[in-house]
Amino acid sequence: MKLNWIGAVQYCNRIGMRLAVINSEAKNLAVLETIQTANEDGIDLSNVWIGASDISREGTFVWLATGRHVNYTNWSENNPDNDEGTENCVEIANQRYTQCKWRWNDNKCDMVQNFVCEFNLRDLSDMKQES
Ligand SMILES: [Ca+2]
Ligand SMILES: [Ca+2]
Repeated sequence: MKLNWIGAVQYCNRIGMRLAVINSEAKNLAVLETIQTANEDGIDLSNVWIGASDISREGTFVWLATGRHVNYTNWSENNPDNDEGTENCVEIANQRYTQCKWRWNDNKCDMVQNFVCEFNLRDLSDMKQES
């Protein structure tokens, strides 16, 4: 299924999940594995939305589901570049602009793409920050 970024947020929420929050290398690897598995299942992925944006403040990326700043990142070279002043939503892409590797890029939020939902489980680092 392909949706724009906010459509992906809404879809994940509607099914009791959230657009993926990637706050560690381990989590990034887990999402990459999910993407790889989908590709092996014949779903041809090249761009996948994840749950961060700088919609509310240019240059400050925040995970929508948690409201937390994006600390761990896996940006591709030269990104985020806010290309044409209109790129505010984060994808993992395997494209020329990510050096043909599965790396992060800011893209236009109205692009219709695949996306990764996840169950809204609190991980240990979240719990530590809240206690
Ligand atoms: Ca931006
Ligand atoms: Ca970009």
